[in-house]
Amino acid sequence: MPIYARFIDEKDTQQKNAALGQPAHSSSTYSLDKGGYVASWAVDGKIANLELCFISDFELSPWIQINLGGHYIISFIRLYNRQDVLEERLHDLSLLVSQDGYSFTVCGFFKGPGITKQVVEILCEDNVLRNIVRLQITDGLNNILCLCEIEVNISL
Ligand SMILES: [Ca+2]
Repeated sequence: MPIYARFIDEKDTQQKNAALGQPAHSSSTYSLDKGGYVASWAVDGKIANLELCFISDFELSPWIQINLGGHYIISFIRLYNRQDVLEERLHDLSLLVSQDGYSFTVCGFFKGPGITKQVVEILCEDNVLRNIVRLQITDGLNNILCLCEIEVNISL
């Protein structure tokens, strides 16, 4: 199965973002600043600074997932890395999709490490109707997942 990531392509920006404002939850939330950096901040449509980003706690394999509220063929996802420092924390990121929230299929991968303000697109090699998208760091020992925004582009 070919899996790869690529940089933003302006011609794709007219596609529908099915993640915006949808329910999101995560394996954890950054514990040193209670009340902030919650999963919903990754789907609020705001990117400009760290106060608009989701951040997990330190974990082996932190994840965030979004319920799209309907079943769609997922074309690709677009991720916005953090805008300040520690950009290299974005690495070995698996894109998983599901129809039921229990059984997940890997449909894409970003090796990284990320760079500051990087916009990453990951193609979803799947072509099956899905309603849940999960992003999870799947390598390394002491990881923290920070994503300022996640867009899920679907085939219309
Ligand atoms: Ca955001």
